[in-house]
Formats: sequence, structure tokens, C-alpha cells
Amino acid sequence: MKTGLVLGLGAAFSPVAQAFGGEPEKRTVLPNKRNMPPFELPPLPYGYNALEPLVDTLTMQVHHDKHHAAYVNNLNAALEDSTMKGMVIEDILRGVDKDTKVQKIRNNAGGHYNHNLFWQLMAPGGKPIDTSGKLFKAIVETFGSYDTFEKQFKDAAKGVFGSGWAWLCAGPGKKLYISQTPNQDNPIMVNLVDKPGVPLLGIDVWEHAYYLKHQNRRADYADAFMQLVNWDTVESRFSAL
Ligand code: MN3
Repeated sequence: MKTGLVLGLGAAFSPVAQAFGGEPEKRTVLPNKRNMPPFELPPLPYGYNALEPLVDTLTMQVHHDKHHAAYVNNLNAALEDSTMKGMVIEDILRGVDKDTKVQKIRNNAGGHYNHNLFWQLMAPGGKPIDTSGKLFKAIVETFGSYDTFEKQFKDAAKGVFGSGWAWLCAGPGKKLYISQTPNQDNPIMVNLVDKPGVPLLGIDVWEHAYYLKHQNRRADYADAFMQLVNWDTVESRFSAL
């Protein structure tokens, strides 16, 4: 596994790799089996009902067991006849582009990576940001205040047209920025996004993430999500860069 990571993440040419720096094994975003092929559906890090009442049990069951599972299965199937077979997930994400021949890999690799991250970005009751930590300092430096950041992040979530994600990312030099991606694209897809970077925090704004509870009220869901954020995860991702 270690060899694979070193080989896979030694792509010093990409802005994402540059943003990581440090020891090769530290460059991976999620250093564990779920990033290595064949890809597997990770268990939720908490119970289906653990995020109630902000995110309901049925939504979590369907979202994880059906939607995320489908991305994993479809990704493994799409890789069967691909030169990308055997790559770690980050390299697949860096490799996809607009070519329709990699459309299925693009959609499902993004779907797997994004959801794998998404589950870890929430915790029952949320875990508050450490106001004495480096991430908080960087947020205040970049956005002026934490509240301004949160407003801009929620505005980005509300502003995604159709299905997609809003992100807090770190670009080269660990510079923070907020972005949006359509469908299951993400900021690691250097051939597809204007500003590539490392996703630190991401909100899934596909209707499957919130419609049963919040119906058309995406803003309510974004408010709920912010109460559930596991800032320990976000901080550790930022620290690892
Ligand atoms: Mn989803």
C-alpha cells in the first residue's frame, strides 16, 4: 500500500501535489484501504440515526447503502477495461477529463471519493472548530471572520444549480478558497476545474442528500449541515498539507 501511495502521489506536476508537500505518504488525503482498488463501500463512522433530527435516518440509509454503494460498484466495473485500473483514487481523479470515454469513471470515482469524505465530515452533534487552531486562523485571514466564511460557504451551497457540491479548499500555499462543482466532480480534478486544490470541507447538495426531510429547502439543509460539521476532520486535513 505504501509503495502504491508513493507511486500514485508523486505527481509533482499537479497543483494538488504541490499543495500537499512534505513526505509522500503524508500527501494522501485519506490514507487507507478505501482509496485503493478494488474500491469498497466504507461503513458509516456512526449509526444511520446518529445525525437525527438534522439529517434523518432514512436519508442516511438510502444515501449510504444505495447511492454511495452504486458509485463504488459502478467505479469498479468502469475500471475493468481502463488503463486507470489499479490506480489510487486521487490519481484517477487527477486523470479524468472531458472525454466521454472516461465519463463513467469520472462520475463514479468522484462519487466514491466525495461520499467517503462526506461521511467523515459530519459527527453526531458536530465537533466545533478549534478557535486557537491554524485552520481557524487561516479562515479568519482569508474571509475576514468565521461568520463571513460560513455565510459564503452556505451561499455557495445554495447557489449550485442542480446537483453538485460546494467546497472549502486549500490551493497551493494552503491558500483557502470556496468553490462549487457540478455532479460528482471535485477540486482534485485538475483537468476539469478552474482552481484545483485539496477539498477540506464539502457539502453534498444533490437532492438525495436532503429531500426527504427538507424538500426544496436547501438553505435549511445547509444550516443543518453546518451544525453537524466534524471540524476535527477538517482541521486534520488542513494540518496534513
Ligand atoms: Mn450524495
